[in-house]
Amino acid sequence: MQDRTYTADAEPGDDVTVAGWVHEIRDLGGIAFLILRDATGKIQVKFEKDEMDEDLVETGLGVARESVVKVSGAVEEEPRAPTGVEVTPESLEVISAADPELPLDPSGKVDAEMSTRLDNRTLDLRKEEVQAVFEIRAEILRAVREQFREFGSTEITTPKIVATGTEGGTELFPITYFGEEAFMNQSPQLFKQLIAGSNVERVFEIGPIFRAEEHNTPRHLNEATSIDFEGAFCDQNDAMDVVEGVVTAAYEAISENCQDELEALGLEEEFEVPDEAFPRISYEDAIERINATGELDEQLVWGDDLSTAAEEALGADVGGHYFITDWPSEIKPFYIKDHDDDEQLSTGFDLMHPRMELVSGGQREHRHEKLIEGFEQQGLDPDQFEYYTKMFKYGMPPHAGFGLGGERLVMTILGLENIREAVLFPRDRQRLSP
Ligand code: ATP
Ligand code: AMO
Repeated sequence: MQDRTYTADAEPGDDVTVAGWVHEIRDLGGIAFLILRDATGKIQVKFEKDEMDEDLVETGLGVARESVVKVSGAVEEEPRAPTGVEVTPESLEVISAADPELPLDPSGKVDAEMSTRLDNRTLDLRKEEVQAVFEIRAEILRAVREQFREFGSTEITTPKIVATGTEGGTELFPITYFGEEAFMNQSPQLFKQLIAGSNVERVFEIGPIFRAEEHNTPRHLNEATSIDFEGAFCDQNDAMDVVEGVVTAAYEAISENCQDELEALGLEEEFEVPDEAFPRISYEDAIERINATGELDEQLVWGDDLSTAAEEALGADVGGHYFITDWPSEIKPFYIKDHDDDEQLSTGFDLMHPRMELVSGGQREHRHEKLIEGFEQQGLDPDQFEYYTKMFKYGMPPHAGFGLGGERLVMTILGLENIREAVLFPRDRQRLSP
């Protein structure tokens, strides 16, 4: 449709053809209006019943909401129109008539349950505030990519059908691969390390991860987008600098390029770019601070993992993003390196938003012998991982990296209640289609 004008570009004095969805029809008697909506906005189409062709009026006002129509006519200034201009139609064509019974009201006047919204995502995305979330998500990913490039890293894609898990055996989705047992990947962890150990040195990947999480929570998906980084000759502090860089870049890009979307979400006043370095709090200090809040029924002791309640207590106490560093080695995976002077203490870190964990990362164990020991300590068979471990015998530099949850990033930036609002077609315990 080369002759089509977007509603936002229709200027008084133009003769245009606009095409889009019927947002609303308002019939005031002698005069009636059809509000036409497209990706750029809305425009009023005016019907003066006594002065216009009868068929045109009948077709225009008889069409059901959400039908797709094409309207040609002159654009005039009209202060009473929602956008200050209106089109007087010379012709109107119904391109695709909608069923008058809609499963969901895209005008948003009637609230819909999350499951109804997800079952009818096409209609749901016609709402300005829903579309705004996905415009912002796209901008976040663009900004993150650009920031990784500025950090000198190369974008990679790694296999999603894999032979072994990395993040604990219980959360794997098994599949059959030509008669052999295989899995959907939980994380690009081992692959990104294998590439950081080549001359490529710094890599990033934005791709799907699959986890057979049993729990049904507002912040877990069974298919999520992981934003991963791995850098040779980096330690955990360098990796935290990169985390801070990409997260801040995402906020800055939204502030610069997404004012309309923030407005659609009612966030234009409260949206703030973090303007200070994220504090780095050791695990030991974190449990002390959590205990001091008095929010938990039982005091935490060294070695405990942090429960959701513990994370929330510390989040409220800190009030912004923060890192938890120097976790006990025992609760971090085999690939995380311990401190050289204390084997109980790992270089693993998490980035926390006051609402939830956003990132896990750390320096990696790059010494072949120690890596094999780590597998054995976690009850894993190093032979199964030989494709990975053998590369540590041929010159593996020290390296570090992290994984950042893409949907959790979108969710925390925009204050969304449910992670399913940050993904078009979420996969969870109940949902395999659409
Ligand atoms: P992990 O698998 O280590 O928990 P994660 O990225 O899933 O990593 P979070 O989802 O932030 O981390 O979980 C933080 C803590 O909350 C963990 O101890 C986790 O077991 C716990 N948790 C997750 N879901 C629930 C739930 N539905 N009820 C109670 N605790 C939960
Ligand atoms: P981890 O398992 O902590 O670390 O995952 C990294 C980040 O990914 C996000 N995430 C999820 N988001 C939604 N639904 C899920 N089910 C889900 N699982 C994880 C979280 C989490 O912080 N290999 C390491 C990373 C590394 O060390 O580089 C890893 O996967 O935001």
